[in-house]
Amino acid sequence: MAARCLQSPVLAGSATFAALGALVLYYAEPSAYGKHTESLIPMAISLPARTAWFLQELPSFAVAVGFLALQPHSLFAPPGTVLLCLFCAHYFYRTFIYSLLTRGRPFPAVLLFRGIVFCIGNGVLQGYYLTYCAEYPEEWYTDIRFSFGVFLFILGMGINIHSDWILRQLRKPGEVIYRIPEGGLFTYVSGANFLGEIIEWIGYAVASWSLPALAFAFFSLCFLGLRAFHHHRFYLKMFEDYPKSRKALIPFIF
Ligand code: NDX
Repeated sequence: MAARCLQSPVLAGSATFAALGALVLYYAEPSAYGKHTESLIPMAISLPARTAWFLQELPSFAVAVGFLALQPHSLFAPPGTVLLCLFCAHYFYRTFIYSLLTRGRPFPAVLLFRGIVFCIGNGVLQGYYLTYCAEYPEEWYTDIRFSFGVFLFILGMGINIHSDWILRQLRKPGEVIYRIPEGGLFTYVSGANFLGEIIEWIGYAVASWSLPALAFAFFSLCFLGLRAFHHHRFYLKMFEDYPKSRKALIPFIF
């Protein structure tokens, strides 16, 4: 497998995701969907949230499943295959469960297009690396990096799914108003769903010990960390009774 690995596209892809993360921090503008739509792109052409999230996330899932089909078929799956299954599990949730249940407001078409490109790129990068480039020693399954990373991934995914659920319960179907989220990690931070997702991708990066996974974890940290900060600022402005002890992303700290 490793003989077919082309290092330059992997390096270029990883560098692109890392650079996008840095760009997000450099501009520090809110991404103009959800709470931050109207202030930034009024009158934008948009699609229903369910359709938009489904179309946007599907490529990551489909591309990763395509690479999974290229993995060696043996009784004991190599670590690369298991890691790709974790990636597929996340995008199965995001594409077929989150997207179809969301009660979010319409999503701007121009950002949807960028989101699709992003998700294709990330699916190809992670899938290609794990299929053709990754070489794990036999004892990788007992390596602390693998076990701790998978633990973080599952913990983060649990926090993310639970927090997504809390946000969904804040609205009745058809409503588009905002309420103060309560419960779970929202007790401590405004961006509990983002904190879960960041922990998840850091866990994935530790478990796969690879540049592409590190680059995606870095992007997620920059993009979702900043989004948590913008959400926190939005809540403080909108709700006079917003809990004073609640932080943006990291409990008790930030
Ligand atoms: N999709 C990842 N940038 C993004 C789409 C947009 O999966 O060009 C990154 C992803 C893309 C972005 C993606 C990449 C960067 C792009 C950007 C568009 C522009 C940007 C391409 C691909 C770009 C440069 C120029 C730098 C290159 O009405 P509503 O929608 O607000 O309702 C919300 C509701 N809600 C509430 N309801 C009632 N009361 C309240 N107080 C509420 N607060 C929220 O909950 C939603 O229905 C729902 C969740 O909203 P929100 O805003 O908390 O989360 P959201 O940002 O929508 O993310 C949803 C989930 C979440 O679990 C998050 O962790 C995950 O998706 N996610 C999201 C974005 C990226 C990502 C994960 C990742 O990088 N890993």
